[in-house]
Amino acid sequence: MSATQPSAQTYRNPVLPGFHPDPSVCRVGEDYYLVCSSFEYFPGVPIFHSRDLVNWRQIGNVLDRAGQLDLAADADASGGVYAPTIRHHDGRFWMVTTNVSIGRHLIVTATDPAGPWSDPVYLDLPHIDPSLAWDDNGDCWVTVSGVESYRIDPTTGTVLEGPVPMWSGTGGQYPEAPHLYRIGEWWYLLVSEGGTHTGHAVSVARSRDIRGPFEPGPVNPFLTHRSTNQPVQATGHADLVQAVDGSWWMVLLGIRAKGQWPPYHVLGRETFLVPVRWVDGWPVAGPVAEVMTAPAGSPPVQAAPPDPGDHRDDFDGAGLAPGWISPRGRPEKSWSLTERPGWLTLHADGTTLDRAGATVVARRQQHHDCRASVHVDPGAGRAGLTLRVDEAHHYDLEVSDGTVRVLGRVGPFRQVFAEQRVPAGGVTLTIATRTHHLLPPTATAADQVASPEAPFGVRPAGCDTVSFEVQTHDGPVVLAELDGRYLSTEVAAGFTGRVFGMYVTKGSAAFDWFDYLPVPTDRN
Ligand code: 6LW
Repeated sequence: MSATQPSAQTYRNPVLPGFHPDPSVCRVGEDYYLVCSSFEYFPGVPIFHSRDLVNWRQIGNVLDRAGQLDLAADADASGGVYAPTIRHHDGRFWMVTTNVSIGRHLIVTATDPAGPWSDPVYLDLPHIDPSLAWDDNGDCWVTVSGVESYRIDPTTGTVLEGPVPMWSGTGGQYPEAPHLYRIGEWWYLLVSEGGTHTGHAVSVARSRDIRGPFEPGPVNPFLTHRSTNQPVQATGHADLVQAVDGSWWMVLLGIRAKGQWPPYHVLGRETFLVPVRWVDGWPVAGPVAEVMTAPAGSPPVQAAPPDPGDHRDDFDGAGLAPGWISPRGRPEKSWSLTERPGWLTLHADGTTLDRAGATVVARRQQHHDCRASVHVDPGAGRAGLTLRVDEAHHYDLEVSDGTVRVLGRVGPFRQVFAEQRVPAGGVTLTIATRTHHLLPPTATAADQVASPEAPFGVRPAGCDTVSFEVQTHDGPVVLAELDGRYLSTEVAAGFTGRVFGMYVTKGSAAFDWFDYLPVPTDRN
């Protein structure tokens, strides 16, 4: 959270910081529900609740059973679950998404959005980004990237009609993220185009008939930050929602890159909120800023409360909180909260962090400047705290045989950066990230060397520094500081972002607690 707290008329973006891309939202009465992509992580499709569109609380994960989500252990990073859509229809919540690891769309339903959600109904249709809409006859339509629609029976997955070509945007790359809305006499079709990076854009068309033809809006794309100096970039993949008071809003993804040139983004794609106005029957929105002013008379938006500051999980509950995610799955035998009550015990399965399937329990990095700490008893095993993007891009603070080590894996390279002996038993480990202050373009090489932001091996104009600390009898000792660029999307590629993970790669280890603390700074 920023040191500058918003006033009642403003709210802070992103409303869901960190790796929360492809948001989809629906309203039921005074309650809003939002889902995001989860890719190779289990459980899949985090679901959030809000009463004001700004403050979101995770209430579960839609795909939280192995029977709903098959993430083959050898699937590529950034495979798995893409772009869900959530809708409420006929007294039920409906979620449709694509599991690209098995090449199928799936629909699940629930009466309580916190779960349980049903077993999946599979849809064997091409493309990605499925969205659901029901027409005036009560028929269900699924619209996919491309953009085309199919009339389906959503209870069986049977395709009844289609493909019906819709509208493919203004000619930008990858027409995707389509959503259809019945508003008045019109069917509005929202489409994103230009790819999910800095060319990203949102366009709109409308038709009186759900089968088209669709007439493009007068100004398309009606929201894009391409080729601008806006700090938030890559804005797109939007979903519309009407608030209780009648005002309109869009949730969408964006990125916040840091550093001089080129900038790097390390938190993945995040969820932003932007008000929407209607002008002559067409939506108008943007730009998307980190501090947004809510339009007058928009009661749904409240000021974000001050960040509670302390995000400790003591592992005292009966289950793991919904924000904990594990790459490629979380087998029952890999973890326990009861073997050592009040501790999370993890069991290695013979896999290292460099391969799919290692035992990792992680949470998203949600702030540019933050600290994650654990107290871990490695026993006779090998365990630690990792900051990872994927199996080929991670920094680890690891303890085994009475020695703490800082390790890094970036692409084909692997290195031990530091090691120090520690007494046997539990040890407290911390990984912290610190965004660089940018030096003015006129800075000399001497300024750069003198800059406290430039530890050994870190380029001052880069995005951030990752530091590794161990708690000793004499206080915290920083073992190493590494350049954060190598754990960015620009280096690692893919659709996710950084996560902090507790892990074990040999034997068993127990974690007493995990702390996540945003550092108060306006860089967050
Ligand atoms: C998603 C597509 C996109 O399916 O990225 O930004 C893809 N948009 O719509 C993966 O998140």
